[in-house]
Amino acid sequence: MGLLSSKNPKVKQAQILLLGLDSAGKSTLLYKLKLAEDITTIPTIGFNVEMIELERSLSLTVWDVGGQEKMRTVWDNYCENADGLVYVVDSTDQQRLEDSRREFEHILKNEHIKNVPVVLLANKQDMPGALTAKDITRMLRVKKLCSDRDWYVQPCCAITGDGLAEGFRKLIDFVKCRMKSRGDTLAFFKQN
Ligand SMILES: Nc1nc2c(ncn2[C@@H]2O[C@H](COP(=O)(O)OP(=O)(O)O)[C@@H](O)[C@H]2O)c(=O)[nH]1
Ligand SMILES: [Mg+2]
Repeated sequence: MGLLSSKNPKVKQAQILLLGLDSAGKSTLLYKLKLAEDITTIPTIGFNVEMIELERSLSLTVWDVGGQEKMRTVWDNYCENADGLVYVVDSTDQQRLEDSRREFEHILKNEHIKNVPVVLLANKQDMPGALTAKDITRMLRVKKLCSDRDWYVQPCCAITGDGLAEGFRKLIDFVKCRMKSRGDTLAFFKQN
């Protein structure tokens, strides 16, 4: 990680993992978010990476690691430096919701992202029959799986962009809070 860096050294960097099954809407939402800004795109075979500055003090480097079956084993490798996780669910794909839940559970078990805050995006809310954020929270057992960290479930539509900024703002709040508390802990150990 760390391919991109902000021009302003005062801007803090956060590494964000963007995960979810294939076709959940990860690339669409990343593209939608970046339309508002001038961001470099580095598409490669395995992943996309985008730098997003929704606010001045914290710049997000978002890693969109492919969700295809063969890529899922690679997810673990991206966890090492992650400050936050955005997990995208296709709210209309009830058939694969259990698959998605299983992958979500698996990724949360990764040692490197222990306590890393999570924003779950209940995407495709524009579609008839889409499960609500409340349904997704219950069906993915988010309360239980995320009991050791900050979490939030945001309904959204990656095509119109509705809900995306809210979801990412929430994540930024969580990430800042975690960075601050870790900084405080470090300062405490330095002093004592
Ligand atoms: N109706 C609707 N379609 C969406 C939405 N987000 C993504 N899609 C569609 O879902 C398909 C998969 O999206 P993509 O971003 O490639 O998914 P990825 O595999 O997670 O990167 C594409 O055809 C998108 O146009 C959404 O919010 N609403
Ligand atoms: Mg994609």
